[in-house]
Amino acid sequence: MVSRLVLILGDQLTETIAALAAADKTRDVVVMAEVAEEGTYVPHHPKKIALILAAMRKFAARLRDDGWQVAYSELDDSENTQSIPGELIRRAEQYGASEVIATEPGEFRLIEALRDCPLNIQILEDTRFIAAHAEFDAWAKGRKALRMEYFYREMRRKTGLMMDGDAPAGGQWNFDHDNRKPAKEGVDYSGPMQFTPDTTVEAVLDMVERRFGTHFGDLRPFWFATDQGQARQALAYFVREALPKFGDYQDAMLADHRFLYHALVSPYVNIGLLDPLEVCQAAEDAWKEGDVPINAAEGFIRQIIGWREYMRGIYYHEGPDYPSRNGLGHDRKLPEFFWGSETRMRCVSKAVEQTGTDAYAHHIQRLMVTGNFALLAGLDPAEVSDWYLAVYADAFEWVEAPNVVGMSQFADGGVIASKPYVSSGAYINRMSDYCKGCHYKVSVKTGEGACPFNLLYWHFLDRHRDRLSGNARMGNMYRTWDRMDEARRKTVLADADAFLAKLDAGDVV
Ligand code: FAD
Ligand code: DLZ
Ligand code: SF4
Repeated sequence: MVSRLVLILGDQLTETIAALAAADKTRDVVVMAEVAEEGTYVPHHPKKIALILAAMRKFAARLRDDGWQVAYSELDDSENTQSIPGELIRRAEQYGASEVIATEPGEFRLIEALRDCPLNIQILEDTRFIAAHAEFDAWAKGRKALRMEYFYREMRRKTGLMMDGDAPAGGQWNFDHDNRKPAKEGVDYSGPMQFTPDTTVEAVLDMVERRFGTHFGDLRPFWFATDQGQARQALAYFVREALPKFGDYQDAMLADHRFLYHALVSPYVNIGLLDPLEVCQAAEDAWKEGDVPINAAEGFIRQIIGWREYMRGIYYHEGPDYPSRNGLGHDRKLPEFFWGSETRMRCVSKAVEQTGTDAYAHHIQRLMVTGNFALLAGLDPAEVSDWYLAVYADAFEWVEAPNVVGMSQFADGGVIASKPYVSSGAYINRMSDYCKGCHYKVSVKTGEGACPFNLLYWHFLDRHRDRLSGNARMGNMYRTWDRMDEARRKTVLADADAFLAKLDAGDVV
């Protein structure tokens, strides 16, 4: 019998993936390919490339041990065509196969590339998610607004996580009023579990250094988990050591505590090393044992079965034009300081520095520091989105684009967010220790030393008055702006324009 090819991509590294479940070990050939195209269509962070390639090599070894025939292309193989469709065509010729079983890629770009490939490719839905496409579409149908909170309740009911029969455990769906305390000293968690690279990982690190060493970000020290066993150890460590305080400091930012009480499991869940339900189950078990308070367990589970599932639902529901939407017509070029050159804004500088070191920044750094700046300054959302896709180890377009284009840049016309996530420097000052030691003064609103977030905040509201002033949730902000005397408003706008002119000229700001 002629064999079929079974495509496994670098973010599909689990034995339960749909393509493997539909394949026949005795005759089909698994195709896995390290290719330059996937590493360079945006300049991915070297740590992210290393994570994916190391995890791919280890997963291929596991499949072979389990009796699968695996055709694995290493990046340096001389025959490697350096693209996914190219490798499928090459392997099809090699094995005399014309049929391919694939699991739906997490990016429209690659879905299109598979559709255009001159082979008979069957694309199966990715079953690693709680809500299937049809289920999300049915939930979305006929609703005026697609709000996460209601979708989340459906996911709680479906999974039974933290449920008391039909009611939410503790009598509430959401315990966020107990969460989100400002940053304070005395954080007693030293961060996620770290792993010393073994020989497989070291070989990948050397290759990534050679091939992608010019990309933004530090390759070493490399400490990510690269197989399922290590990822499970990292999860257990987080649940024991950090989850109890996860909710309290979820939105806090401290320059010397880059990870606070965050899990750092998103890269592992997104590439298949951890299953989202097993992660939630671990949190629920710890709560049932009395080791974790309800606000922490519920808050954490909500991020995964609520936000993560919802973002994925939106991406496929909205379709291929979603990542390029630009609802506010922003077109400013991404400043060089996003790639590590100097900026005097300490909050931005710290968030970018940490991104370079770890290929990680937590949610509020992404949303209220870099994302907030990009939105206030009117940066082109497509450029912003490409930056996020490149620099974070957990970034794949299905989850990155809704978070960036939708939630952070308000460029999707308000599908995800009911109002833009914008703030002046006051929010950053309340939630972080960044403002101490900054070149700018957060308390200064105009003139010499004024915090750019203070200036740009009003500039943003003013230039989008037509679009946003009718939004009931923005009413207070516009009333405050309108109450300022006219001379002051003019000064704020002139100072903001001067700041933007310096930004455009490439001056250090
Ligand atoms: P924790 O804070 O410990 O949260 C636990 C888990 O919840 C995460 O591991 C993640 O799986 C899930 N989660 C939490 N929030 C979200 C969310 N908004 N969307 C999806 N999952 C969520 N997450 C990605 O996985 N990939 C991305 O490319 C990505 N880009 C983002 C861009 C912006 C502008 C913003 C504001 C958020 C983005 N997020 C993204 C969501 C969130 O920032 C990360 O999931 C989180 O920081 C991962 O770190 P953690 O594992 O320590 O998360
Ligand atoms: C991100 C990435 C990188 C850097 N390299 C590879 C690779 O060499 N081979 C591969 O199969 N997948 C890689 N990936 C992940 C893909 O880009 C990812 O599957 C798509 O973007 C869809 O989510
Ligand atoms: Fe950021 Fe303004 Fe604070 Fe400086 S003063 S760290 S620019 S918020």
